[in-house]
Amino acid sequence: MEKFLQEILDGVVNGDNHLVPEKVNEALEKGTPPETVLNEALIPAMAEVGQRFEAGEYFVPEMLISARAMKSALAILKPKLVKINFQSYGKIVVGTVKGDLHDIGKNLVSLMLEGAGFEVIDAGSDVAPEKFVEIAKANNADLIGLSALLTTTMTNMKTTVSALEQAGLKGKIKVMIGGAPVTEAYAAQIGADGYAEDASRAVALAKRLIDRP
Ligand code: B12
Repeated sequence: MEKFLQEILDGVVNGDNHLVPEKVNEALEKGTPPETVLNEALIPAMAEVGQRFEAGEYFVPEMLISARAMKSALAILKPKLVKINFQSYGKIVVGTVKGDLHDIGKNLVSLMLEGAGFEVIDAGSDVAPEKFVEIAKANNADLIGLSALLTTTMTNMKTTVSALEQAGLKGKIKVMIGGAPVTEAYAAQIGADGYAEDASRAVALAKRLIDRP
């Protein structure tokens, strides 16, 4: 791996909020594609942070400072990744389900969808099922994207699908889900319309669900 990518990766793992933005800017100035910084340094860094947490080497404060460094890097990459494609594919409400505060993956999915030409309405994190329905209805959305990172909160995806069903909107507004503990099988089990494992697959899935090439 290139030295500067390794430095960005280590910087996020160590939560170095000064070094990371500096190195990301440097990488971009050298002509490194923003996707390379994202996929080869930032995403593997968060996976490493998760492993350290699991091993009992990291605790919540360390995860938080790594997340802060990751967010500063994403803020720099955002304008480069989102080269808005003016064709509007449709409206999508994206949010993290109730009880869950993890928003990095959700933000990344939103960013890629925006770049691909979707109109994204960010519902935020810790979003109640009724709130998702309310926001989708108010915006006349085509699609809802649900994110969950905890095994204890992924059940709120099912509650959200049920709330949509109760509002008589199931099928009219499609639901796609994602996040580390979620699977294709889980999507089928709860009656969601699709699952994608990462942000670029989320774009392809969203296009498929609203029937656009
Ligand atoms: C950063 C982090 C935090 C930060 C979050 C900061 C923030 N603003 O997001 C903080 C410190 C707040 C945090 C808190 C907690 N965390 Co935490 N956290 C993480 C960590 C290290 C990284 C998550 C991340 O950002 N990944 C990077 C992004 C880019 O990846 P991603 O989210 O998976 O998203 C991608 C895909 O999943 C997909 N995707 C995501 N959403 C969607 C949505 C749609 C629609 C689609 C199609 C696709 C899609 O596309 C994304 C881009 O490719 C993970 C470890 C891990 N390996 O995931 C643990 C992890 C998720 N956390 C964990 C835990 C246990 C907790 C706490 C309970 C800890 C505690 N004891 O308090 C709390 C819970 C707080 C809460 N109520 O939410 C566990 C979950 C275990 C489990 N199976 O349930 C993990 C797995 C760590 C571990 N290995 O044990 N955490």
